Amino acid sequence: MKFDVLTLFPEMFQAVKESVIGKAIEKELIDINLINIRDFSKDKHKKVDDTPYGGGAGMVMMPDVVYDAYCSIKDRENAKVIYLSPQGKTLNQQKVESLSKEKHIILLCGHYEGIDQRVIDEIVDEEISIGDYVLTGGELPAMVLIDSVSRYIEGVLNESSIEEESFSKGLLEYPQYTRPEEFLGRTVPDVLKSGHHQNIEKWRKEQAIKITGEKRPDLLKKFEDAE
Ligand code: 4GX
Repeated sequence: MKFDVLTLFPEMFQAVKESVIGKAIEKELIDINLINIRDFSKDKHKKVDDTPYGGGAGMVMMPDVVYDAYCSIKDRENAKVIYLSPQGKTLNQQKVESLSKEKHIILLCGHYEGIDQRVIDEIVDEEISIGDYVLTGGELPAMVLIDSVSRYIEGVLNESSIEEESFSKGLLEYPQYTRPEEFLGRTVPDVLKSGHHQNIEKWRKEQAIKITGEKRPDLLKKFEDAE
């Protein structure tokens, strides 16, 4: 899976190159190519934004600079172009899974008051939001999308972890324990030390349902309606 990222702050993406996603890049399971939009400014001061027509506060990213940055991406004809914005549909696990089937995704990160609408209309296939709150730019949302989608690429995680994940079945996770057997006077549930796999599985499912009911009754309702 190839991600091209159009951004004014390519350095921010060093964060995703750590840890699990970093390993996946080393294994060539995913490729993240960063394009600095500022490199396509025609201005001697490397200007990328201008004041909004009609007046108002803030600045708007110029369409020609963003378009030239986009046009520098090779094989862009077959890629899905996503604009991260609070105006998009909110990302969820179902959307994450469907995006993982794409071969090539181009992520457009906006700053200031956003990007001139004409270049959005020209190149963007889909607008996605990561939630109803306002950030300073689209970089963190782009990283959230890369991280969540990459987990579904074969070889990024060990096979069973995605399958076993309660969330893919629509429930929250059951609680986990590791050594020591006693911690600050708190013990590990006996069933987990019993070695009885059927009982353990049954306990975990009961816990997942109980916790989902307590913390996210909306999710439990969906789960019950599906069963
Ligand atoms: N989920 N932001 C985009 C620029 C902007 C301003 C106005 C459109 C209209 C966000 C989010 C998010 C901040 C990224 C504003 N774009 N993106 N940016 N929440 O808050 O995706």
